[in-house]
Amino acid sequence: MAIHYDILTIFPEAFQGIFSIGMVRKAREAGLASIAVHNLRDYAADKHRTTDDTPYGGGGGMVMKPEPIFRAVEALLAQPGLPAENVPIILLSPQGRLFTHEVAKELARHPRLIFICGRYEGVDERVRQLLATDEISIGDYVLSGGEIAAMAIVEATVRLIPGVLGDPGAPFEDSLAEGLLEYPHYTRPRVFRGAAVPEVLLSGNHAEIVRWRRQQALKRTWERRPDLLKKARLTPEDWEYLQKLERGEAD
Ligand code: 9D3
Repeated sequence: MAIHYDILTIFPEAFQGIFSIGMVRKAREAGLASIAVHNLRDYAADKHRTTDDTPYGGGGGMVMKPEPIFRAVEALLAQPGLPAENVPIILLSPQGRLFTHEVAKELARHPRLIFICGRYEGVDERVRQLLATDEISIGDYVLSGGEIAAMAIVEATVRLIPGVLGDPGAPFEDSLAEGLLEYPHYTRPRVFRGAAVPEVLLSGNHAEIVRWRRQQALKRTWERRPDLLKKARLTPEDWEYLQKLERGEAD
């Protein structure tokens, strides 16, 4: 099922590059994704096309006015030929719930998604109160606005649309789905600046290679993201290997 994305921003030009390459481009060309980037200034009512104003109560900085955002969303939902019911209206903000693979899966089930990209100090609270149905952050660091977050969410969801991925059983997707970090990858040359490709990968023994890669993924996750192991789907053999790591008996 295809997804239509609507993005509301005062910087529409920022999206052209990212949406013209890779998986997003492929999905669009295949008709599995369509993306409409809308300039919020087009929905401003005054001749200067104002989208921001000073905050009540003072304090400096600027706040995004509610009217252009409401007008834009209402105009989009009135467009014929696109879903208008149960459409998530997602405010991108540092105060939102954290974006994860689980959230990406949840969003990718919808045929249409509307994103509101804030700038400046943020958006007028009435947008949150009366218009947005969801609020998402992509992590605990300060960005200058919601544009990069919208790009990240489009990229992460587009690849979950059935038919977009070349091979849905590709190792990388498997690994992510299972909640483990990736095993190390190598290509030619066999020795590069003194660092050799692990012998097992040249052995031709497929079963051994599968086992080695699984163990490397487990080791990496154990070393770098032990938090992920709690949720990962692990086999008895995985647990045995992890116990060896804990005891310092494996490498
Ligand atoms: C300098 C103002 N900040 C005070 C500590 C608050 C603030 C307001 C607006 C911080 C960032 C922003 C703009 N950021 C976003 O709109 C944003 C965002 C982010 O900053 N981090 C992670 N995810 C997101 S989604 C949208």
